[in-house]
Amino acid sequence: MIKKFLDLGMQPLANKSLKKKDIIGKTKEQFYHLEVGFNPKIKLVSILNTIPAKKMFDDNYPYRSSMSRTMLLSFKKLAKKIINSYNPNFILEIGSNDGSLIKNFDKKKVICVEPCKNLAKITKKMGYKTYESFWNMRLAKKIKSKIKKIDLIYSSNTLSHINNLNSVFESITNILSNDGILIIEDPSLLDCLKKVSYDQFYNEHIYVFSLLSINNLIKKYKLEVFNIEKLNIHGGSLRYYIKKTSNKKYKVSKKVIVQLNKELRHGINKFSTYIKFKNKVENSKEKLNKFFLKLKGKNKKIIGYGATAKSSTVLNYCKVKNETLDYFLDTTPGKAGKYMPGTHIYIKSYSKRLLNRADYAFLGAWNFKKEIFNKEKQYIKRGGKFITHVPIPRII
Ligand code: DWN
Repeated sequence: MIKKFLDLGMQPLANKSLKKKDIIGKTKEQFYHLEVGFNPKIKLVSILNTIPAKKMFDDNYPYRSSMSRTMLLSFKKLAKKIINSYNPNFILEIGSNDGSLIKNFDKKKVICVEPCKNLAKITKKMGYKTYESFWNMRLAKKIKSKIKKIDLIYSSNTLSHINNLNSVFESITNILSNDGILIIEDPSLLDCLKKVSYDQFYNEHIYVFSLLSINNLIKKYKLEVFNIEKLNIHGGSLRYYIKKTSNKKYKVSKKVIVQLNKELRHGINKFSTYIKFKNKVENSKEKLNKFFLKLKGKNKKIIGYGATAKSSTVLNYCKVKNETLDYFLDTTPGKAGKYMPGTHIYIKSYSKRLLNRADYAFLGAWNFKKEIFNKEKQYIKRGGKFITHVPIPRII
């Protein structure tokens, strides 16, 4: 039985920015109750009310991993590591997005699975075999009938988006060769708790994983984590290297027990930890609202920087008014000219000129702070400021 610990109120679909006609025509926006809970049996944290996958991952999904240099560099480094350490015969990527990872591999050695039509089109155009489909056992069996030995399966920021994890791991076990490995990468619950980054919870992020919960999820499929990497991307992620327990080719690294002990020391297995987190989130909301009120009281011009899915959770939970942020800037072509879900704050295509009009920029894409600060040295030099809400609302 899942125990609820956080109520983030009524939320819109985080990646569903609205077109002008939706605003003018007052199109009814879908809201759902964003509540977060803890499963004391397998220590898994999830949202309690889920949205059907087809409503979220449709033919026009806006998120493109190639929009960030940080992600492109991370994938390039990973590809080198995969080739040097495992040199797989065949790679299957579940959730290939716009091909930011697979473009580092030989087309003949890769199969992509991507349900969003606009993204699948990109990898098909790049010449990669792409199944425009959700991952499921039927597809796993179809691919297995064509490719005898799939010895590496990769999936980043995807498994945490799939409701039925049992079917995911059952189908992966079915298709993965006996000496093959599965590499998954998702935001780290420990980082989320430490950073009070409650915006990791939204309709697409059904789960926020920990090593502890992943271990509990995969053991019944005779899978085990044999290595783990802590990544700074996406606000702090874990990269899990997983193998069949029968696969004696790889030893279990000491890094696995070190990470597990870190999580247990933080109380990730105890419900009381999540009550403490809930209290910090409520304080964060109060502090951020006070911040915005004070700056608006001084007639300061505040904008948003990075129209992220995460920021939709923050703005709607904190009930930030449309007029508090003049507009959002974003580099993603598909987002410019639309309106943020729920708050209907206008999204403009990023330009230094528009940024320089602002006194303060709320960092929706705080997970790319380093990349953004490098890019915006001139704005900072002339006195422009950034606001973040993690780990506590403050000017940075
Ligand atoms: O899990 C998910 C992650 C991987 O991406 C998806 N469910 C949805 C999406 O979540 P997000 O929108 O919170 O992700 P990001 O990667 O934090 O989004 C970055 C946004 O910021 C993009 O819209 C691009 C924008 N951006 C920008 O405008 N200027 C990013 C950078 C680095 C910039 O300099």
